[in-house]
Amino acid sequence: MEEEDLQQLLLTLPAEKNFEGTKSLYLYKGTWVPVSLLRAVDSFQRHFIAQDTDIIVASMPKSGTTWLKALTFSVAKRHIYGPKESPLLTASPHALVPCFEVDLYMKDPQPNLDRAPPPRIFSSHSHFTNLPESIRNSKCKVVYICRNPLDQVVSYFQLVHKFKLHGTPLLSLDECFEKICRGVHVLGPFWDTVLGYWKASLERPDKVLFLKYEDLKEDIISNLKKIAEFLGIPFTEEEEKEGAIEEISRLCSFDNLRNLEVNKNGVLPSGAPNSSFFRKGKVGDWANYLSPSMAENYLKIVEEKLSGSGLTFRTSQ
Ligand code: PAP
Repeated sequence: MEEEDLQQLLLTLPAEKNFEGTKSLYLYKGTWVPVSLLRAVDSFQRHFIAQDTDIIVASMPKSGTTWLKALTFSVAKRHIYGPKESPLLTASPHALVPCFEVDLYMKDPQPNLDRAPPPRIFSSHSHFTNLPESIRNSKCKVVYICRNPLDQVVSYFQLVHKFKLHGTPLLSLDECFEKICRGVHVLGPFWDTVLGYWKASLERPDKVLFLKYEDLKEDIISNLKKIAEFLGIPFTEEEEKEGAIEEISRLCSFDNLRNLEVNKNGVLPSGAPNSSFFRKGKVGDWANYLSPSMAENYLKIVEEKLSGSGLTFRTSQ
């Protein structure tokens, strides 16, 4: 999309302030997209051609993407790299599993992705219905992770505060909440993205695996088995006996990844410090920031939006 076309498009889209207080969120195809990503989102949707062997890690930001990237990479590439020689020891999960919108199509509207050896593993923050047709219609696999809406929003709010630009007038938590309750936040509405993947996972369980951050926290071993089976590469009895699943869970654990040199001091090409993807890694941390009435109001709205779907969230450990 040329700059002129982008400016024309922006004139036609509803716009709102983001948490940073700048008017830069645009409602594009049912998703609140930051203006900085709009062109990349459009190019990705138009041009990406999936291969049947591709694996797509999908999520809303701050829902456990980093963790799921590390887990998926480790499971899918375990026949190439053992845990002791894993590229995760020296590279961020985000460098190994690049994001379509933030990394690949931001730099180039038609990046050459053919050189990567199969299975290619990418990530996306797009809603299911906005994924390119070739992802939805090919045999490639989509692994989705969601997180309870309270921890998701607090994680995002904390990130914005930690990395605020000098002099930017950030919105207050109350102001952010007024927006969130209307579904206005980066790549929201929350309920639309989770419901899209939830329904797809029910209709096509061989295509979309729906995971919850809280479940991974509770039982990482059975979720690793689930991921491996879904990808068509279940752990063998021998692997289980040798402790391969436990090794991957240890390698990808919050404490292990966070303490690696690369994740303490490295920086991604996008400029994001690798350390910004590791904060507390807990279920229920929202209670340290949100008042009970704020949490109750937002949960009530989310529950209404999800009613009848069978999808529920655990908000405490
Ligand atoms: P992204 O959308 O920017 O990629 P994402 O990885 O989805 O971020 O979410 C970051 C959250 O996952 C952080 O949560 P917190 O703010 O509540 O602490 C981060 O700490 C948490 N996280 C990152 N890696 C792991 C991990 N290996 N295990 C558990 N939680 C993790």
